[in-house]
Amino acid sequence: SSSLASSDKQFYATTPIFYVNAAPHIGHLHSQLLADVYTRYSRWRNPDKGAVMCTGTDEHGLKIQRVAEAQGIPPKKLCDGVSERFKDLARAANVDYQIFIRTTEERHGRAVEHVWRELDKRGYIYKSSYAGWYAVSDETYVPEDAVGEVIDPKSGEKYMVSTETGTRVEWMEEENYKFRLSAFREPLLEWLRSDASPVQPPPRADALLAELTRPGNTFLDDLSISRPASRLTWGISVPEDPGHTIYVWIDALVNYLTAAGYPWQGGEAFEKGKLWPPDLQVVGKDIIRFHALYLPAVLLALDLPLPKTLLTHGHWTMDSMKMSKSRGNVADPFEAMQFWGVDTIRMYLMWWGGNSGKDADYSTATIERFYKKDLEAQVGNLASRITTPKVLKKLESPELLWTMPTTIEEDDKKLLGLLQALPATYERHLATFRVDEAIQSVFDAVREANWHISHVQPWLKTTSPSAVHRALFFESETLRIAGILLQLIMPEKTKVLLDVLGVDPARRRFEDCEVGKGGERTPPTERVQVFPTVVAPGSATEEKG
Ligand code: ME8
Repeated sequence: SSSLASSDKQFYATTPIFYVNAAPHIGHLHSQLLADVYTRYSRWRNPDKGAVMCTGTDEHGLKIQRVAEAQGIPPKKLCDGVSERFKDLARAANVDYQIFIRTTEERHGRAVEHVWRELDKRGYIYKSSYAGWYAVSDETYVPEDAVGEVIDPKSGEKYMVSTETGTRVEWMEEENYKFRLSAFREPLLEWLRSDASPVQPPPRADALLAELTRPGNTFLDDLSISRPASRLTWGISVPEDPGHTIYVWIDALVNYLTAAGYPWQGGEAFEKGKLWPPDLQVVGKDIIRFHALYLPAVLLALDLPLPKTLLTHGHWTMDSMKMSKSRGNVADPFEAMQFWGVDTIRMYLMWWGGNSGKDADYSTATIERFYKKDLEAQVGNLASRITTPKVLKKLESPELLWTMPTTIEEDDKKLLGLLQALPATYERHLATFRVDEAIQSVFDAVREANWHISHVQPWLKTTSPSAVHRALFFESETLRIAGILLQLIMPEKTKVLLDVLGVDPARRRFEDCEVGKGGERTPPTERVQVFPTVVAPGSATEEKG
């Protein structure tokens, strides 16, 4: 059951807030894009409701503190610089966010302190001591049974790593505050199992539930939520106890509340219920536990409504290794967009990494193949074929371009069927969070239209006027409907395409996707190349000359 259209309040989508230890990569862009696509979708389908997308940066914690120390700069300076790069990324990728949140902002500090005091007042915080492993790179405590010893092949040094992520862990022994996470075990399990299926896609919810119910699992044990200030200075102090700093994940998870105006003291725009709860939270599969357990537990403790959908996505890999800032095997999204164009990269990420549940391997060769075979040879080719003036002139009159033929031939039936079903198919895939399948359904129609035009051959002298009509009508309807539906994914390219086709900007709504109902338009006057030939650097094509 999808929650996408279910409430009256404004649609609210979030991305993780990203660590500022290094520049953004393709993986971060992927999360921003998913949130962008769904926010555009909500706005497009429910124009009166309003839709807000939030992204931002996670700036506190030991990891950032250490990177700043290593670079010999104050942490705030590191944060200011890298945070701007995440804004640049959204801007460059045409990600239409409304709120950008930084955890070093004063409003966020106030929200975090408020959450702490409320949890404390309600008896969910107690003082305790912790002795165990901590992974700085993941900013997380690691249970005893999830660490293992490795030996550095070069230096022979022995050290402990998290067996889940492979990152190094350190032994910590200290006094700190704990959150009574264990008190929420039953309500959390109930929520995860509920019909609303908050964790998407469902296999990831099943995996989490299986893990939680495994004997000896510690995910729902009480959680350390502070560090001694002697070790962690770069963070928000525990209210009334400056000897302790709030654990960075508690700090970070509150960002979604801060952005929605919590504790709702900022006037009407920040009333409780205006934005909260999020309709969609996009996260990578690496941080499911924090969003599916810790955040909901804190919300339950505060008596606040829980997010509707947690959309988890797989990882982009390079040569099958997770792209990661700490590891340094990353692809630069700015370079990729510069070379291939913003919409090509938007499409590539949403289609190839489109949440099938699998990881996807990123490479220039796969982008090139995708560009040539799908964008250039399918959409581009169809657009150029039906905008060729010589062919258009063969139409007996221009309005035939948007007028359904009175006789449908055997050869038209498959394409007509695909087009009639397409809007609903597309939406059904979006509702189940399969952006890849949604895009695929559009391309199935485009591919069929290319077959249709090759078969009818309107450019031949011998082709009858009615066959010319059928070809130009069906092919331009395909492009019109494909263009309207793909606006969410390729806002710029589809604008070019729909403009060339003469589609009225007021008639680019979902309701306009019906075959033959596109209305009058000015026929194209010159042949258009929406996806010109691009030669990738170092590609086989280039080498051949
Ligand atoms: O975890 N493929 O920040 P982070 C796809 N600050 N997506 C990827 C990816 C990859 N290879 N690598 C990263 C943090 N991502 C915390 C989050 S939220 C309250 C705090 C995306 O900078 C993906 O969404 O390590 C992943 O969950 C997120 O970036 C982690 O970014």
